[in-house]
Amino acid sequence: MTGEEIVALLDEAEKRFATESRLVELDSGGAVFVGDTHGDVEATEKILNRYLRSGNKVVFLGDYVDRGSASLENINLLLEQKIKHPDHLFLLMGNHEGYTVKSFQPAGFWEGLDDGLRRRYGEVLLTLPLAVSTQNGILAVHGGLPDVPDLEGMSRIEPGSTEWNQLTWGDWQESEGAHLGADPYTGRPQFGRGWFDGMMSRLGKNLLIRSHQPDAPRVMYDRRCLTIFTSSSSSYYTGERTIAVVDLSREVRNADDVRIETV
Ligand SMILES: [Mn+2]
Repeated sequence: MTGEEIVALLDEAEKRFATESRLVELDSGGAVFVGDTHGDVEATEKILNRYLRSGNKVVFLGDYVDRGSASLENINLLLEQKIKHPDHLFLLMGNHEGYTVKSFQPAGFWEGLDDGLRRRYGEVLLTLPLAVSTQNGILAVHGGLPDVPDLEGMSRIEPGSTEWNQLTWGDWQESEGAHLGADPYTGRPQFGRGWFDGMMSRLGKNLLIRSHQPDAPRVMYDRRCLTIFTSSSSSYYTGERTIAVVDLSREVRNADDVRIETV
């Protein structure tokens, strides 16, 4: 794509996200949740061909750029497809989409853009939604659970805030504690079972589906916290690409009620 075509795509995508709440609610049909793709455009293409074309709702949990080799292709494909399928494709914000409010390294995608495009991608990607709630018991976010008073509070989180940091940067640990402080090396906020149980009960949800932490156990906390990750074939990530497939018309109590597939 030329620079001009990218600017036009970003303008169009921005208009689309302006009509969408930060909290997306899904009710019926089949749904597929996709973890971090991080420039793995082959994973994105496979998933769109296999699941979006067959009428499923497809939810990507953020982190589309950096680390993989095809970040620009990956984010542009996702934005194009969002414009074409606004009611079936949903793109949540990960911490890598928030580079302009909280920078990090390495950030190959962001550092490779010229100033004008960095500003425009930054503005548009900060308008992405933050959470998906389903009527059958699922909450989906990028990382951790933010300290909001209720589910509706998800829709009022501002990029760069403490709650945004908990949601996009948060890790889960096998610990009974609640708030475990920041990781001394990465600065990422760390949470344990106490925080998970308290927040899930406050939000009225059974299963959390999230990504962000490729080395986390796939299921934690009585199988109510499911971590998927969908990037491979880069020097950073070589594991399986996992996704979660769900029937939104049947109640989900824990991870046993969703199907894990690899792509
Ligand atoms: Mn992440």
